[in-house]
Amino acid sequence: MRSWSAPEVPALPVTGPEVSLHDTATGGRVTITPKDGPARLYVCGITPYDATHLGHAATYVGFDLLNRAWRSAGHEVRYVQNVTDVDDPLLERAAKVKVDWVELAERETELFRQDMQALRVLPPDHYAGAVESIPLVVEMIQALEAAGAVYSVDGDLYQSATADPAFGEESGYDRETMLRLFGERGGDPDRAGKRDPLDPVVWLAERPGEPSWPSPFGPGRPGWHVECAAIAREHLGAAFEVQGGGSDLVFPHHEMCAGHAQVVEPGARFAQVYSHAGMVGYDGEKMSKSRGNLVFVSALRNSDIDPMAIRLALLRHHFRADWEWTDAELFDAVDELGRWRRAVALGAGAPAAPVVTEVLAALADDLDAPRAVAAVTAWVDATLGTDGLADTSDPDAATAVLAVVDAALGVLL
Ligand code: 5CA
Ligand code: ZN
Repeated sequence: MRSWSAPEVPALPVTGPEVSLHDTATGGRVTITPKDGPARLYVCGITPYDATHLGHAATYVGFDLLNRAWRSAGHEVRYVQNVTDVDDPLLERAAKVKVDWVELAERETELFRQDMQALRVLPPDHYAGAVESIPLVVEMIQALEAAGAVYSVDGDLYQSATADPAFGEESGYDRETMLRLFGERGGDPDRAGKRDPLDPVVWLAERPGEPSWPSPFGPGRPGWHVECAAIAREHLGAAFEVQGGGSDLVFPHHEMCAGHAQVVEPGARFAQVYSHAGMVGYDGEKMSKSRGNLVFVSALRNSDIDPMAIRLALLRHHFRADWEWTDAELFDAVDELGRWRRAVALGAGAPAAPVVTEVLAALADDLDAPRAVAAVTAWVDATLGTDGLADTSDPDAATAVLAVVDAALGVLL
């Protein structure tokens, strides 16, 4: 489906370092050095039944930093994102508010595009909806069948989770934790007839009143995990650099995606690194559509908040940290953005080269945006003379700082 328009990314005079990321699967640090081709990134997209909240925005801005850091390091990037435009929560919400599910998905996806564009998130090269990807899903299920990993429960198709010898390695969770999270996050551990409670559904046979598509397995619709596995495989290949998403996707979603892909392609590790953004909370709980404790990006934009201030507020937290949104965070970011703009408006300023180096180094270091922001703030303090005399010794400072803040942090001053 249609993506959104790309903001300009200014060229920088220096090349950034190679990016290293924390890998959920190993718990260690991995320096990613793509060779002979683009750096490949898959980030799990929205289920479009409600507007983009600040938790979603934090996750997509987080992985936008990776896209930008790779580009700064001289890599071409291939970025893929999905839209889960048919799934239980979308159908349930559409029924509840008495809106056609297609209309609801299209409306919320369009709003998401506008929010991402306003936040200057670089668009994916392939923006793939679940519905338009059904042929890919069917192909993947056939490959899973050919591997002997699929069985039916009353017409619904399941994959044996343990058909992948590496099952469990992505999350590293014990079975008890897996069973609990599977039940909490869309799985059906208690369904009678399953060979293993943890087996994920890959094809749901048609239910009365629900949409369905023809397939060799009868009319139905895709399971959730096989959707991302099939889309990633189509556009990025059997093995790629990074799969990203919020930490609520560590299990079962990313474990099952890896499982599907690794059964189809034995021996290949689906993603080299599994990277997970922290959960943003509000009013003491994880911000979530089902809890309803949401702050929408579009609502802030409609109340004339500069999207760059929203972006800066998000960047002041490490993407992997869990944190709590407060209005004060936003007002602080509005003030800080104003100071940054006053400093670059001067033209000359404190020496810019060390700031450029530090911003790129911070982002290459597991996307440490707070450290990058601190470097810019220190330059702004020195330039404005917050702590004494203003330093305007570098006549071209503003141009260099504007460029790195735009290219690496995505903030347009
Ligand atoms: N469509 C699936 C992924 S294939 C999905 O999880 N959709 S979602 O709309 O629920 O979430 C979209 C993205 O935002 C996911 O990466 C999810 O992990 C992330 N996310 C959801 N809630 C939060 C939150 N409170 N804080 C940070 N990220 C969040
Ligand atoms: Zn996904």
